[in-house]
Amino acid sequence: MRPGVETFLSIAPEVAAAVDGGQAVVALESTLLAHGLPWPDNIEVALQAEQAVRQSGAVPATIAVLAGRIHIGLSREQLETVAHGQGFFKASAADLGPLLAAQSDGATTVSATVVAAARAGIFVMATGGIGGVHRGDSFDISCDLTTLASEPVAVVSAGAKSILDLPRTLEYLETLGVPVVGYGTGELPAFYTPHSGLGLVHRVDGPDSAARVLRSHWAVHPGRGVLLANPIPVAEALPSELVERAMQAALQAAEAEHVGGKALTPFLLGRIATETGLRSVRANRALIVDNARVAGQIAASLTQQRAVA
Ligand code: PSU
Ligand code: MN
Repeated sequence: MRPGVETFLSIAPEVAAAVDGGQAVVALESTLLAHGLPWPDNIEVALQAEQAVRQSGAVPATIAVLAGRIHIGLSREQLETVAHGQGFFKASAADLGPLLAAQSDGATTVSATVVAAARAGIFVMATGGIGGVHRGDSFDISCDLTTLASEPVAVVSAGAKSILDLPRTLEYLETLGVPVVGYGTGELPAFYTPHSGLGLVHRVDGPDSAARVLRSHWAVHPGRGVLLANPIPVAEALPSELVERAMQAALQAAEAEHVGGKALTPFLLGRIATETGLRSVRANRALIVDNARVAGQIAASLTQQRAVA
């Protein structure tokens, strides 16, 4: 017989108690800590995101693979280990089995975090921006998209980075049957800026209406996720000309240096940070914390709605 997933899960006591007691819990990913942001911004944002979830009335559960176990809810020390974990494997959903067998460490991307969260009974997560369809003809499509179609987790994201091909990313989500719901917006946010020019069909305003959409969605699609697109707070948004310029420079550098695969997104984020004089890091931090706050409110609202019906 194959082992059950419990064999590989280490759930922090506070998180386990919250899940068992039907309280609100929000999963947070760890790739953005190990590979997306420099030290000490990464540890600071990890703590701020957890704090934001708590202030919204939910329990935070940052997820990472440590020595061959999937940890759901990290201690301060473990968060620091991950934030120093540039050598950590960048784990997508496909990598979990091999990493666990090898008793390795791994930072979890959105896809791996979604899978781990679902196995632990957590159905709301926050990230910065999900992966998507990359620009050009590389056929590089993030497994974040297909995982959203196959696990019942709501992901709060500032849309997707415009280093991606955003129209194709939306088309692909449509093919997969994953609803993309604007949170206080009728437009797909483009990570560092609230605007992509791409309209969204569905919109909610506030956590209660978001939670109602999740409940009806899961009634008809019990195994499928939802992408909630929460724009970066206006005061923290970067001018789109600056983003576009930095992005073009980063994309050209990636091509010149033949960077691809898992290394591409961290490379582009690093280049954009240099190109913007670290303004992108500040914006990235702000949107992660805001997504954590919103995810906490939605999780809390879900719990309340479940209690009455
Ligand atoms: N959001 C951020 N920074 C990041 C990421 C998201 O603000 O670094 C990560 C997420 O973990 C996402 C991953 O799943 O980038 C996508 O990587 P790829 O394009 O290789 O699928
Ligand atoms: Mn990829």
